[in-house]
Amino acid sequence: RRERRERFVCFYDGIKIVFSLTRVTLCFGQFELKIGGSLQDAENMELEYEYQKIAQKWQKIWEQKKVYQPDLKKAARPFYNLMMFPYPSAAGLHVGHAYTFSGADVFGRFKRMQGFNVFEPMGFDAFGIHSENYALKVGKHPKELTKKTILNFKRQLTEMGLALDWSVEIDTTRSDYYKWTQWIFLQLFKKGLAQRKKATVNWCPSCKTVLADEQVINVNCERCGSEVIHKQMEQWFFKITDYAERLDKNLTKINWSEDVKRIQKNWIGRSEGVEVVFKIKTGQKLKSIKVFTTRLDTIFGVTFLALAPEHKLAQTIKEKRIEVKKYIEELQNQSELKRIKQEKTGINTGLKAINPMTNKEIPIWVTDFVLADYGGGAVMGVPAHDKRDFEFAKKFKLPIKKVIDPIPLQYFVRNPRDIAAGAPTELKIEGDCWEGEGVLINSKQFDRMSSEKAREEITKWLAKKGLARKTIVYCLRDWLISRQRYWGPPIPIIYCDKCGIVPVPEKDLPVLLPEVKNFKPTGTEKSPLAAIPEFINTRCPKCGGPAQRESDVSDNFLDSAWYFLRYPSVGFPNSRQVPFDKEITKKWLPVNMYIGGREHAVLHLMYTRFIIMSLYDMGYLSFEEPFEKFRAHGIITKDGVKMAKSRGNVVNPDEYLKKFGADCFRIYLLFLGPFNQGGDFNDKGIAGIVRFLNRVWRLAAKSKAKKGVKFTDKSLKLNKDLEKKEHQTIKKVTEDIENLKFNTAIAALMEYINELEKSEDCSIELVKSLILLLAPFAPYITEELWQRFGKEESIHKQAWPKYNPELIKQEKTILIVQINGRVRDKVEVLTGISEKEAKKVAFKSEKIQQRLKEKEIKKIIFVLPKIINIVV
Ligand code: ANZ
Ligand code: ZN
Repeated sequence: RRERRERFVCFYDGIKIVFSLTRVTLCFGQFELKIGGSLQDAENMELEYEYQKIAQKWQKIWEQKKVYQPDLKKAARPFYNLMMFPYPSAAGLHVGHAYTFSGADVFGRFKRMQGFNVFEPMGFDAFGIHSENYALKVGKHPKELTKKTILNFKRQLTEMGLALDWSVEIDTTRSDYYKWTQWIFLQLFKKGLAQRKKATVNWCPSCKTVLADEQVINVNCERCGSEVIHKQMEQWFFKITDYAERLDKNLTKINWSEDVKRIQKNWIGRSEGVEVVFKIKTGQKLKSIKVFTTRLDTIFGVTFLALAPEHKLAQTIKEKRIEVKKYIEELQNQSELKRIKQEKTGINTGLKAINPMTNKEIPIWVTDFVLADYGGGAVMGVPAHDKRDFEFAKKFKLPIKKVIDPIPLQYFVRNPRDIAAGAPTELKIEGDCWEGEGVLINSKQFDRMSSEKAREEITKWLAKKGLARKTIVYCLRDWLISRQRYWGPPIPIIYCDKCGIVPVPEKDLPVLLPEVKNFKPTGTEKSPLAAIPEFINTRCPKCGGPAQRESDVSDNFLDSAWYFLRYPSVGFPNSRQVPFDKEITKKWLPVNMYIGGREHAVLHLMYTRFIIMSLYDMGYLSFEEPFEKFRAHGIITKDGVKMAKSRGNVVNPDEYLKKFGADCFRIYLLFLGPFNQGGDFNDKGIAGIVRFLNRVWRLAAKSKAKKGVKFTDKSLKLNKDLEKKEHQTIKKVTEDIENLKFNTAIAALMEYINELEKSEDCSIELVKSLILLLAPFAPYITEELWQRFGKEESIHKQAWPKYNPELIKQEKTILIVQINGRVRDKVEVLTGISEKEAKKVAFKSEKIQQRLKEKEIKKIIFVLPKIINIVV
């Protein structure tokens, strides 16, 4: 039974059930149980104008008039405003999307009003495990699902009032797009940057595919959360490590969120050290081992060498010694978590190496604490000065030899600047292991040298004998690109018995993904494509003989590593012949502003930099960094916790769009907190935004009605004061939007309307400024009001208001400085002075300084802007 608008009631087993838009209430007797979000405050709040009608009206007009479609060829001031395109999940737009897109859109609209030709495109990252896993779950084909979900997403994005240019659109699953994803694979292959090699790889037992390092979060699959295990497999890799140095170095050149740069820097993990050669004693084919160390000064303290199980020498010994073989095989297929959690393990190979400094013999061990892909996979063990080695030596009763004497405390860091920078002020000696710097002991001619100097000197000494050289190593590993899945672009490679690995000729692209019923991952280390003979069997492009296609598809992150190159070129006639048009690319790229999640710091954002750099090196692009500016946004939580389906606290934007409209929803989201930090979605605040928009509507109506009315002297004077506020607001909102501080910009607009409402008849010009400044946030209501003010052209194409610096010059006032309540000095200051500034000014005064000499300050009392009282 329909009871009220948007409220239904039914009875079940004596329980009254009330369904409202956002929650269900169960009533038994006098008790009520509320389920779902509550809109308590907002429930009875309603917008006083027909926001839905207005929104629909303008959606149509904007599309007809192509308000958001820049002339890509002729644009005089191009500004590429990019947001991360979504995976079109079946659940539709997530609040997280709504949040970041709103923020990015406010920025784009602001830039447009500043006179730029803003290009704001959108697309769908529709290939990949994410979409495929969902398709498997609901038993539908991903192709069919993708079509549907994209339509739903487009509807939602349009309702959100985003200034998107829908004349271009990307769907990564269309063959006219993934043809070029395959083309990029071929270019990398030609340059030797795509390589097939055997390695220990991450395997997700649930997704039944390998994963790149970046897609293993802690020890779990990025897509499904399952614990990842290790496997030895031959796979396709992109040699991103060839670019480690540039990826690291360029970070200083790009204007990106600092935290994202830091995450990338750590992930790349540049480390300067020395490669030292240790000779092997007994008759091995391999005569010596190279180890990487950052602490060559500790070389006299080496008591063992440790090898990763994958190290060449470990692999050869394996064949001779059964215990070693058993140990190494046990480690294989072990889960990452187990490897991290358990105590260090190892086995003595029985081989000996010679320490080049002491000529003494040391044992060679194989252990799981040495990583295969870092610094050559071999370590010189110095238990006295490295905790990992220390633990290992203790467990296996290996000798511990001290060679560094910690510097006594009085010589240690005492410089306050160093302390501020986080340097320790106290020595921490844990057990018998000292990892810090110090003075050398037990090190022959190097005794009493500082460890820093000894590193240099020992390097020189060994280098002369050809036994050491300075080197730089990186933690970054090659990008594992193949996936044993169905829903992706097939890797364009053919295997021929005669010719080996042969790339598909470019003219034969795309290699179409066959449409099959059974796309389930097999778990056999082969993709489902391997079971389709019509797909697999082909002819070798070189010799024409029978050959087989690669059956793996490429990683979803390759699709998204170049999509922004394609957008501006999509609509051009040659888009069938080239992935991106040269001229257009030059005009629009690199991207001017990119806004997205920091969870992509070492995924999408790193891969993209690599792909663009390599295309630059091949001469396809004239820039090597894709995004001039990148800003990471925060996360929206619900009642303090992360939104998740499993928690049942996922907010559906559709409900809010329906009840409050896009203007209100956008402002509400952006008002939750600083954009780079996100905020908590709790329903309460939305009433405030409804009220705010109602006031804007009423004020505009009122001032329009008063058009032409003569102002009284009183209101003229008031308007003059308001003008000052107007210009202060313009300044504040302009600067805040530029810095993505949307919440404070909105607050300034609220403050401004408070002032405007005070005046009986406030001038229409003042209201116009309000509408203009509000336009990027609330595109619908502002457009409607603009039209009602009699304007022909869209408000979104108007010039952004400018402020007059003369008008907002701050006034000065006299600050009285007291000591114990007595006036001791007077200083001229700005009226808006803060406590911190007032304190600074007061302590700068000579008169005050003299009186305060050697007195202890107990308290400072502020009565700003007039008085500061120092109590001593
Ligand atoms: C001897 C030594 C003595 C070390 C000492 C440290 C302290 P970062 O700074 O991360 O580059 N190492 C080298 N290769 C390794 C591998 N494949 N797996 C695990 N550990 C490895 O660390 C470099 C240090 O990590 C190197 O310096 C090496 O141990 C270890 F008192 O060599 B050191
Ligand atoms: Zn998985």
